[in-house]
Amino acid sequence: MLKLHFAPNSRAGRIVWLLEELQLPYEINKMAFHPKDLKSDEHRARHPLGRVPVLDDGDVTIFESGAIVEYILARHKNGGLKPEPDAPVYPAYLQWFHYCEGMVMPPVNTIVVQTVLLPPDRRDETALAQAQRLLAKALQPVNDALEGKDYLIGDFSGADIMLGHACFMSNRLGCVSDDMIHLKAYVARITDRPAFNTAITMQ
Ligand SMILES: N[C@@H](CCC(=O)N[C@@H](CS)C(=O)NCC(=O)O)C(=O)O
Repeated sequence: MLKLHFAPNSRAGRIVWLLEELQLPYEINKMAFHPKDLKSDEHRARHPLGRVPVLDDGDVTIFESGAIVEYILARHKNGGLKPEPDAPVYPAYLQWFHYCEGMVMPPVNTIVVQTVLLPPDRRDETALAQAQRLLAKALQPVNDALEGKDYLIGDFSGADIMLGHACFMSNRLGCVSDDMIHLKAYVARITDRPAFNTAITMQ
């Protein structure tokens, strides 16, 4: 049985979302989003930096949310969510899948650090403003790509599990402006998916 090492309000939600969409059986090791759990020797043996998500599958232990999504789709795909390499939408699938951690999450990380994780006296307004500008720039092409589409490549796919989750987080941080109408509608569409709801409400 697949076992997901999970903490609430983290990228581990992406993997719960995927497992729920694919209706795969899985178990969860719930940890607190706190160093006492994440930086324990036990968890560092799974992930050298003490982060989530981590997936166990028999003898396999794998970390990095994108790698875990690829792994599940390759080995437990259950018939969906990734186009074949010769499909016309395959390049767009790869592009948006990797745009998530490559372009969107770096400024999201900074914003979370500067608004939530650091105590107020250690926050840096300049770093925060710069990250907010970067994130707005990174989200604009996503908004544009969604014009006339329900999901990033048309049909719902693994790219939405990655980048859709990042768009949801960006919106929750107040970083999706009202004029990004396609992105706003996309976040609402994702939020309506029962599997997403299971993932995002898991504590
Ligand atoms: N690129 C990694 C990022 C993993 C990551 O930073 N996870 C965060 C939660 S979203 C974490 O575990 N943070 C705990 C910490 O930094 O101590 C991935 O996509 O899995």
